[in-house]
Amino acid sequence: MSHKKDDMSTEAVGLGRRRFLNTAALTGLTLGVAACNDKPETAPAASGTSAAAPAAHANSSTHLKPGELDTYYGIWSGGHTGDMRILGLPSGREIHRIPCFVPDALVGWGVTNESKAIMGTKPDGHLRYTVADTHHTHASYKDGNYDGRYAWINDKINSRIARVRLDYFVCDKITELPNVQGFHGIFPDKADPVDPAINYTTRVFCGAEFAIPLPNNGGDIDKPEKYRSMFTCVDAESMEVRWQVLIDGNCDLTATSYDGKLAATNQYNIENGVHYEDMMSSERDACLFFNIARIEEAVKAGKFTTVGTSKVPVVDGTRESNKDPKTALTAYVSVPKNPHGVNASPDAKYFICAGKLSPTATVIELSKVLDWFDGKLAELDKAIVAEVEIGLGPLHTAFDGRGNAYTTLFLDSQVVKWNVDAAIKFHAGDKAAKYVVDRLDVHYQPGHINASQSETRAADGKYLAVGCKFSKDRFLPVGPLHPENEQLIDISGEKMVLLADHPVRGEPHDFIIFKRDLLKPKQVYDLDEFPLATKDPKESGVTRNGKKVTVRITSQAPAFSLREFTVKKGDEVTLILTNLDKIEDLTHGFAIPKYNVNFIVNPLETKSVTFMADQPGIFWCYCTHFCHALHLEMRTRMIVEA
Ligand code: CUK
Ligand code: CUA
Ligand code: CA
Repeated sequence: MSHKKDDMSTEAVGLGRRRFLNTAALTGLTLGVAACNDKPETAPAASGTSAAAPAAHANSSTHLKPGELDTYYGIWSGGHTGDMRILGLPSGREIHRIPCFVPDALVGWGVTNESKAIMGTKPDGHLRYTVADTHHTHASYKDGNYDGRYAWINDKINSRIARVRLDYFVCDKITELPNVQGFHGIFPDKADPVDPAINYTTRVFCGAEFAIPLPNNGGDIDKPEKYRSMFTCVDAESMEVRWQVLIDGNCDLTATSYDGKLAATNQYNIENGVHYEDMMSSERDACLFFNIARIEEAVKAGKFTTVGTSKVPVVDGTRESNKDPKTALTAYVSVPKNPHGVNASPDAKYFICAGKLSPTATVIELSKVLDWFDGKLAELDKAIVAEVEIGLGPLHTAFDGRGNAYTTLFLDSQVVKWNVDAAIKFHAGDKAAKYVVDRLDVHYQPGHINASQSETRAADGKYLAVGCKFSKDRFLPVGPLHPENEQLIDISGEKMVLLADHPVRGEPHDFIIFKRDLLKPKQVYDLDEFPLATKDPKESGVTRNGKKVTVRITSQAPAFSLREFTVKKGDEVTLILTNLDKIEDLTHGFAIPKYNVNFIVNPLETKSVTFMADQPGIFWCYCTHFCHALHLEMRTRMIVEA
């Protein structure tokens, strides 16, 4: 089909129901409000789709008997709670939350000195930020599959990237990206573009959404034509920012090739518009490719600038400056229209962009993009090997490893399963090639989608999870705020089978699902990881240095090593607690009433807190985690002398 015809025309889609929805969608968009509110009644009744009711065998596959373990880990973004959630699949049970960007009272995230150092503080010692909006999470790779080292998650509000160690399931570093706003898509690389021995993640790419004046310090406010966004490379180990690329457009998702040579981001605002009608004024935007090796050569050769007070090298990746393939750092492949999502197929051949405002998916062949950079492909648009209609409001795509893609259709409230090779044949002129394999109604308005092992070479085509933005009538009503609905789908057969609904607090956005044997978490810490550890209870006690007081305590069920400790009003107290219990699942807590202190220590873990002893009196510091029959008796007395 021609590239010009793929707008939201009603002829573009066949089903009557979808023609009806299409009109509603257009109306909604024009008015700038969500179209989705009008439509749920029609969704379950649609014909020609897979049955929405669970199949007979379905229940047994998600219901685990008591004591049975899940076979897959799911790593879910926590949305506004600023954490990372660990689920077991197929049961959908939430097993753990890892606080990253927002304080958490259970573990004392944002309370302990160690977590505050990771989160970042203002000169007065208070946290710099206490809100977040996480969208995307991805894990480190080796040989094209997850290697269980790290996962990363973004905070869109404050442009922060957090790293989670997957041995202990804790956040260990947070980096705030300079020169950007609305950091959104995130993806680790899978190999080095130059050194084949590095077949694992060493970079994490971060796409930023909003264009801002550079530097954003009060200048150029009235010159939106000068606003620009950036694409950022963060070092996977040090978490320092390596380089940035100045770009046109606003980034949504990020994807990386398996050979490490290319990264890409879908650009929905290639118009560089400030208002939404400007942002959707053009029929096509771009999937923007980055030639990683060339960018790093340019940085090495000193061909970069810096912005404001930031020292990060910035290379020029704007469209105007990168027209010559011989020297281009970037390639803007034209795709329709305000594209959403870019996803790498597990056969390593293609990136797929969903059209969002166009009912199409665009398949871009990576070898052809590389050919363009090498001067072997005259027209960059020829890297597009398919652009096919799949339904209304296509957003994100997952894969089953058998050549099929699964794309969410936000406006249609469906998942469409389509065959990539057949789509390529159809696009090449074989109009008999049937690329749509199946459609399944989901509930409702799905955004993210991911399949087990989807974005790895080991895509196994078992389970598909869909993040539905609206749940409407699927759960017991709880007032105006509805949960979202994460639906689990069996994709092992030709037809998709809906297995389960799970309510989630808004708004997780993205997630990954992988086999449980890829992770080998440790369940007990190693005291050597903690420089402040008190290894012997006999080292417990109070030491004073002027007004600075250090209190060392250890915990061993059912007692703290100090029965009481005394400080003076006006002291700055640093309390260091080491849990000397070394058996699995023996966690203690430490709460100080009226001092806003609450945290836990896991087996062989050390944490510290610092506070001003500003209220005289007796304060019962108690264990908050039920650890022993004498848990309630597990206390120490803080005496603050007037
Ligand atoms: S964006 Cu949320 S549905 Cu942040 Cu990945 Cu598409
Ligand atoms: Cu220690 Cu409860
Ligand atoms: Ca646009």
